[in-house]
Amino acid sequence: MAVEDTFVMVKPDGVRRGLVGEVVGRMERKGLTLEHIRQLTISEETAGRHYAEHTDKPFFGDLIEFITSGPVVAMWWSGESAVSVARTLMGPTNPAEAPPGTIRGDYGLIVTENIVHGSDSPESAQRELDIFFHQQRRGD
Ligand code: D4T
Repeated sequence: MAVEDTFVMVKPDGVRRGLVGEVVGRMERKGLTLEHIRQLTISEETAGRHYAEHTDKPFFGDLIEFITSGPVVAMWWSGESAVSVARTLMGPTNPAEAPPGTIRGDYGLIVTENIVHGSDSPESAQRELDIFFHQQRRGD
């Protein structure tokens, strides 16, 4: 057990559907701490960096098109076991298989449009926070 930082993002479908408050509220009520939050539209270059591990996957093109299709809300959260706690609140990647009570289980249906992203390890969190909160990480 350790206090961790994690990166969470409400994807374009979540923003379009007005689910930002729902995601933020669930994470706050769980006890995680919101350190930074910003809305932006992701460039293709940033999308490619963020999803670098998926470059060779068949769904990569659709993933990039989707994630750049409108504004996202990028967040830096901290707290005890924040990486795994945030992913538990989200539920499994495929919303069709996500149980009720999770964000994806309650609001999602198809895998591309699964509302939220959360870092899958403390190492991924550091990499992703460097991409989206570069200035804050430097202490500017
Ligand atoms: P993200 O990274 O968006 O939080 O999702 P996960 O960590 O839960 O899942 P992932 O990295 O395996 O997938 C990244 C992203 O690709 C979409 N996707 C995934 C897709 O469109 N088709 C697929 O078959 C898979 C496996 C959904 C999330």
